[in-house]
Amino acid sequence: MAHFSPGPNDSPVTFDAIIVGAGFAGLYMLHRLRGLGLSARVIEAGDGVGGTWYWNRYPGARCDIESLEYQYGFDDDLAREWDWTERYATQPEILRYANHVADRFNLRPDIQFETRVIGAAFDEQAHRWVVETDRGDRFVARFCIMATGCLSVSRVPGYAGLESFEGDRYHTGAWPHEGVDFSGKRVAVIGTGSSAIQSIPIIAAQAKQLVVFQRTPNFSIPAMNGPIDPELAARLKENYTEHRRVARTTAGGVAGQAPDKSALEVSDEERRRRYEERWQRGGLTIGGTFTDIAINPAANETAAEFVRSKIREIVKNPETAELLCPKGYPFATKRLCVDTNYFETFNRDNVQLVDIRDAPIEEITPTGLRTAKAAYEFDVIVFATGFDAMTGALLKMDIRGRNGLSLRSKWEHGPRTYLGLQVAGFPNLFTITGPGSPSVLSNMIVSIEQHVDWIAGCLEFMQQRQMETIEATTDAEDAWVEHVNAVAEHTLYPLANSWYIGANIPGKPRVFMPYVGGVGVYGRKCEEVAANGYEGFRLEARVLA
Ligand code: N01
Repeated sequence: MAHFSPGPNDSPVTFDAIIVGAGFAGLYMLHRLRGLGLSARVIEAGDGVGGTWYWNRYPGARCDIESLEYQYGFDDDLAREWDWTERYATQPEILRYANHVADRFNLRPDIQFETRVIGAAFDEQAHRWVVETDRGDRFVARFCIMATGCLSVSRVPGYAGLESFEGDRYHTGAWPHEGVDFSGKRVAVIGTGSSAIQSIPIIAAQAKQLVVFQRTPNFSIPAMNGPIDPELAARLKENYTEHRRVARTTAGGVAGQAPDKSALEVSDEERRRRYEERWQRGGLTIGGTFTDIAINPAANETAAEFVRSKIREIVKNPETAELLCPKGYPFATKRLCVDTNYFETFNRDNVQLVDIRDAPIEEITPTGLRTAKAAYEFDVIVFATGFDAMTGALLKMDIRGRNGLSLRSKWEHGPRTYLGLQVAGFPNLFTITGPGSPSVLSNMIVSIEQHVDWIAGCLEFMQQRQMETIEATTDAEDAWVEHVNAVAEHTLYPLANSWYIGANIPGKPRVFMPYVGGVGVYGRKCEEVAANGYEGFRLEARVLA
């Protein structure tokens, strides 16, 4: 392993690889590179590991994938020694797990915290990436691996008067480490996505008054959270790597029974029974009750109407219930939410729902906010307004490939990648769970591991054959982008104004970013590409001096 010291800012420090981000992707990537005998440094903006679980500390933050599925699968001992307490782990528990992994594999010595990468440029003569940080460091590395996450750039809409607000304001994705006490406060939550839906019940229980500003109602399914089933946990611990291998062959990266029937080929009673069974089980699996929910509008509508009927049952005020019922876009084409007592919270006397679709927020005022219809006064405003998803973190940095080509200009009309792993014109640069891969449509940790394993396999191949650079060809990239679009068009996903398609960011190109083909299909394609000598990539041999 190369030894490094911080060094004076003007003398670059050299590594085999720079990894950007110390979330689950960056941690595992570092572990794998060490295994190959490569030197690497991870650059991390936060002062700790965990990525999304480091930043998103809002009340009620939990994983909406079950804990036993949302953990690393690469090491049976790691799986055996870690015990989850709840079916859906809380943010603090997942952060403890990330810290445990960092300690167990002694990863911290190779992570530089509180440092943000601001740019990376490919030096074509030297075949090296020059990576710059906000602390003035310059690193030189053969490989640059972006483990920057899909939902890491939080976004507050550019409301007029934002800075004038005299109370406290927070974004769910950049929550204060010391927490926020809402007791006795008048609180606004803007947004009704997953983060809002998880935090609203907790904030409502504390606050004097809570007003929720909703632009688009969301489909949300109860988590039915509870303690971990000890028998299931023990069974999985016997051979977790095998469990993960199976998960990797599924569509969503979670082992389970695949649907076998269309929603339209069963009786109304049978359909309702099947939805009810999944509703009572809780969580995201309701989306997989039938084979055609994601592709057939009529089948989809049966699921949508089932959830609406539940909302109408739960919410006592019929007007509020109707406002909370998602309409105008197909079920599960915006990310499904998983909640604990979300709809029930609107039965509380101290909670009010305000529809801002027809009467948008016009400005934030020193004492609250004003919509097109009314003015409100608050002590605290919580922005649960989401992220510049999938491309935000990559485009925030100034990344330059061959001929000084910037990623920002290359992606002016939307992201273009080969397999979500590489971009033509940017040799030796990898993106973990990049656009064009299943990423956010799957169990993220499964997709992260699959990408890290693929990249590690690729670097090993290059090591063995003394290869200097690997770069996606433009032809392969074009064909993959076309395929990603064609598969998305075959589904109902593009019909929703979701962050999958960049609709939440004014001016962002409207391109469906994740790959809908499923983890199993995608994984096989990646394996085939590797088995065929990295088909679609150009590999160049090392020139010996
Ligand atoms: O963000 P979102 P999030 N004016 O983009 C509204 C993951 N996650 O942080 O739908 C008014 O979903 C916006 O309205 P609309 C998960 O993948 C996972 O909640 O654009 N409203 C929406 O209601 C999730 O999907 C967990 O009309 C505005 C909300 O703000 C992703 O992160 C937990 C607005 C944003 O919702 C993002 O979730 C939490 C404006 N100008 C999150 N701009 C797990 O459990 C935005 N909104 C693992």
